[in-house]
Amino acid sequence: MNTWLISLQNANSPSSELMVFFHDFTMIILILITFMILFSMIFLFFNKMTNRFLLQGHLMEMIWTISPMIILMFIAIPSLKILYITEENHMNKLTIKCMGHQWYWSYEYSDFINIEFNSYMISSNDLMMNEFRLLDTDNRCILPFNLPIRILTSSIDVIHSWTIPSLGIKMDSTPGRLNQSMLYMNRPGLFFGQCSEICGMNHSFMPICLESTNFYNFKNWLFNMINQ
Ligand SMILES: [Cu+2]
Repeated sequence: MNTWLISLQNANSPSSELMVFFHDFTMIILILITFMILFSMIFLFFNKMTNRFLLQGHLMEMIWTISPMIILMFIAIPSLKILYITEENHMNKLTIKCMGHQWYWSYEYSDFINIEFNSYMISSNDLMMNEFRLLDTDNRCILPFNLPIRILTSSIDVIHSWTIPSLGIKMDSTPGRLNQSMLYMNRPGLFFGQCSEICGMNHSFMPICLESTNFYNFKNWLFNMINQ
C-alpha cells in the first residue's frame, strides 16, 4: 500500500477497474470545464470577452445549452453501465456471509459444513512487524482469486458497511435485511477495508481484512477449519 495516497487504490477486480476508469474519465471532463469557466471568468473580469452579440445571441445560447447535454450524456452512459455491471450477480461459485457486529465482523462459509468465525482487529500492542496497524484482523476472511463469489451481508445490531476499496465494494449491512454483491479478485494478496457506516464508539476499529489466495490453499484452509 502506498503512503500518502491521494488517488484511488489500485484496482483489483474487474468492476473496480471500471470504476477507476470512470473516475479518471470524469475527472478529465471536470478539469476541462473548470478551467474553461475559470479562464472565461478571468477574461470577463478584465473586460476582454465582451462583444455586442453576447446578449440574445441565439446561436451562442444553442451551443451552451446543447453542449452540456452532450457532456452529461457522455458521463451518464458509462456511469449507468458500470452501475449495472457492479450489481451483476452471475455464475457465482461460492457464497460467504459477512455479519456486522458492534464492533467486529463475523464470516460464515455456509456452502460447506458450517464454518463461522469472528474477525477482530489486532490491537496496536499485539501487532507483529508484518501486520498493518488498525487494519489487520486476528481471523482473516480467506477467499480464492479468479472465482466469482457472492458476498451476502447483514447486521446483528446497527447498520454497518462492508467495504473494500480496492475491490470496488461498498455494501451496507443492515439489520433484518440481506444485501448481496459480487466479488471477483484478480490476484492474490491482502485487501483491507473499514466499516463505512458510523456505527458507534469503535466504528474505526472494526477493519475488514481479506486474504486472497489460490484455490488449492483455500481448499486446504477449509479442510483445516472443518477438522478443527
Ligand atoms: Cu460498523
